[in-house]
Parts: sequence; C-alpha cells; structure tokens
Amino acid sequence: MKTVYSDAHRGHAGAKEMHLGKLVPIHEMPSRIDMILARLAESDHRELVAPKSFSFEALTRLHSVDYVTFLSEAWDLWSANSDAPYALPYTSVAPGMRLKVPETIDGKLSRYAFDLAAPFVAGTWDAIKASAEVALTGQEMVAGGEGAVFSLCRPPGHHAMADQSGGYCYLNNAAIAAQAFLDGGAGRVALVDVDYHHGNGSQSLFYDRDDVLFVSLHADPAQEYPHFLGYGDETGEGPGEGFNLNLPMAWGTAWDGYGAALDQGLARIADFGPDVVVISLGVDTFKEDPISRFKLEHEDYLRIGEAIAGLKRPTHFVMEGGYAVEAIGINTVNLLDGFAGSS
Ligand code: Q9C
Ligand code: ZN
Repeated sequence: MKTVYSDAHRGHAGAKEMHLGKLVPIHEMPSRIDMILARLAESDHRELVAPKSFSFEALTRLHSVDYVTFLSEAWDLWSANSDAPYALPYTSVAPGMRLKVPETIDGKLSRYAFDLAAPFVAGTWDAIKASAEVALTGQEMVAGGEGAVFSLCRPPGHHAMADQSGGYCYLNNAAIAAQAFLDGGAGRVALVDVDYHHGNGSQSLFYDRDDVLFVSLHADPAQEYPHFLGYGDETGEGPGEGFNLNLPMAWGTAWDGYGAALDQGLARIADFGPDVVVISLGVDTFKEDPISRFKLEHEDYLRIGEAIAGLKRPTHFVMEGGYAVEAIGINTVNLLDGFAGSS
C-alpha cells in the first residue's frame, strides 16, 4: 500500500514531559518517524506520497474554529512574550470551573488543553496542519479507490477533543478522516483504535452519532492514562447508543487477552457493516514500550493486521502512538504486512 508522508513533522521537537516524577525528553519525538520510514523502505509500502493542501474549513468539521485558530497562533503569541523555547499550559479547566477564553497566552494555553503533554515549539503548527493533511490526503486516496493507504501522521491525534489538546495530540487526524469519508458519501464508518491509550478524543467527537462506530482496545483507564474516559460501560448516547465499544484491558495484557478482545471488536464491526474502516494505529502496546504496560511481541502485529484484513473493507491506517523507538518501525510495518498478506 502507499504511504502518505510530510517532512513538516520535524519542526515539532524538543520539549520535555513529566515521567515518573522527572522532567525527561518527551517520548513523542521525530526519530519515531525515521524508524518507521527506514522499515517502510524495505517493505511493500515504500511508495511515499506527499500530502495535498487543505483549507482551514477542512480542519474545523469536528474541531471548533476558535480552537484551530488558537493552535495556528499559539507559538506567535508565546514568542511575543517570552524567549523560552517551549510553550506549555499551567493548568486545565476542571468540572465546576468556567470555560472562559482568557486574554493572555498562559490562559489560552490552559483553556485549550486538558493536560501538560502537548507542547508548542516554533514548528508545531506547521506539523499539526501537515499531519491532518496527511490524513485527509490518505482519505481521498481510499475514497478514490485505493484499497488501503497508510497515513504516517505526526503529531498523533486520537486524544484531541473538539477544543482541547492533550496526550501529544492537537487535531484528531483519524476522526477528521472518518468525517471526510462521510462527507464524501460513505454511509457508515468504523473507527478502530488499537493504540495502547484510550482514544478519548475520538470517542467524544462521535459519542452521540450512529454513523461512526468507535471501537477501542486499550489499557484500563482505572490504571492508565487518560484515566477519565474509556471504561467499558461507555456505550454511546442518544442516537449513538450502541455505537461505542470500549474494550479495556489490565496492565500486563499479552496476546491471549488482546487477541480475544480484538476478535470481539471486529465481530461488532462486521455486524455494523461499515463502508470503510479507519484504524488509529498505535504500537505502544509493545512489551518494551517505555510508557506502557502491555506485552505484545513483534509477531503479534502481523496478527492484528491479518485480523483487520478479515473485515474485507477499504481501510485507512492513521499513525498514532508508539515510543519504543528501536521497535516502532518493525511493529508498524508488521501490522501493515499482516493486513496486506505480504509477511
Ligand atoms: N504514565 C499517544 O500515545 N502521558 N499519547 C501519560 C502515563 C501521556 C500518549 C503518562 C501519554 C500520551 C498518542
Ligand atoms: Zn498511546
């Protein structure tokens, strides 16, 4: 399959994050993509396609206009005030507080984020926009008849809410692609999230809708980030009741538990009968991932890809997380190989 890719992600680099009580280099770093590109170059998915440009309106189908405007202006507002190389919020808005849009950049950073893990540097907006365009270009290719396409997005997207960034995510690339399939005439889209963390942004964007079935396999939020969404009793609301399926699993889960949950999720998708499948492709389920606690092996990604191929639908893969940098290329390409039957 073809891979959509832009170099613009490289300008989004270098910030720190809290990990186990220490400030460390952020795990979501540009070299992740280099490792995937190196492995792709030896694979059947090596043909790289540059993204097209898309309008501002293409980015605001699911995200609010004021939020996307803020993302585009955040670095300029910050650097007008400060020589510091990273912009980060100091707080976030909690239940019982007011969703005001403050005047200052410190206030706006906090209003438009739900955690402290989505920093801005000089190249962040260009990377955010390009990442969404990588997803939208892949979407157009699948809608145009390519059976499967890999959108090599960075930064990732599945934690991003309608008007809040978090968890390394700013615009929800996979959700934007899912909406674009509907806007292009698809009736039903399945959005399947295999990243280790629950896709809280994707779930919330489609929670009251029956045209997108969201299925997520992830670490139990009672144990793991993002903690406040992703429980098994979240099944959708209103017209969306029954169109959200969370399959949380305990720390330590290996293939036996994971494969069983995957079969359950794919059975629900087959029953739904989607016109197209979008995969939020995270490989932070790997046993050596530095921020995660599942125990998948290299070969298990082949099996995930094979199982997804069993749906026999046009499929759009959108890159999300994965922080075991030495292994991220092997695991990502194994999943694509398993899908394509080229392993
Ligand atoms: N100890 C993605 O994989 N930090 N985002 C969690 C848990 C944020 C992960 C800390 C992790 C975000 C796209
Ligand atoms: Zn993740």
